[in-house]
Amino acid sequence: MQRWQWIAGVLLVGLAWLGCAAAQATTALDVSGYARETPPGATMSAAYLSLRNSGKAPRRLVAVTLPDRDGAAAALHTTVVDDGINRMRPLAQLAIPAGATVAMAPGGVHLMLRGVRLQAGEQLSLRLHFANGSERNIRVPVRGPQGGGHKHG
Ligand SMILES: [Cu+2]
Repeated sequence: MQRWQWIAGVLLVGLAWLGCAAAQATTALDVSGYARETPPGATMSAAYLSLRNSGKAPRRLVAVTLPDRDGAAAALHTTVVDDGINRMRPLAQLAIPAGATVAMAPGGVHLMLRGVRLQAGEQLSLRLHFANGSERNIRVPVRGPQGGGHKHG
C-alpha cells in the first residue's frame, strides 16, 4: 500500500468516527410528550414533555417555540403551593442532568401554551432551545381532556 493511501484510510476512519460521535451527541436526548386539547373557546393549554439525557453532559432547556403556529407562545412553568393554593410560576430553565430523565406532569413543571387551538388527534410541532445553543424539533400528539376537566398547573 502506498503511504498516501494509508494516510487517506486513517483520515477516513477518523472522519467516520467523528461523524458517529456527532450523531450520538445529537441523539443523546430523547424527548417525548403530549399536549392537552384546548377546551371549547379557549386558546390556552399545556404540554408535558419527558426528557431523557443519556449523554455525559447536563442539558438545560431554556425556551420552547411553536414554529408553525403564528401568534402562539410557549413558556416553561412550574407549580408552587402558596397558602394551600397551587400557583404557576415562570421557570427560567429546566435542567436535565446527565443520565437523568426529567418528566413534566400536571401539577408540576409544564409548558404553558398560549394562542393555540388544539384538538385531540392533532400533532403539535415544538422547537426546543437549549442553553448550549442547540435546537430540537419534535412533534407531540394532542390528547383529549382527562376525566372531563382541564385542570393543569
Ligand atoms: Cu402554566
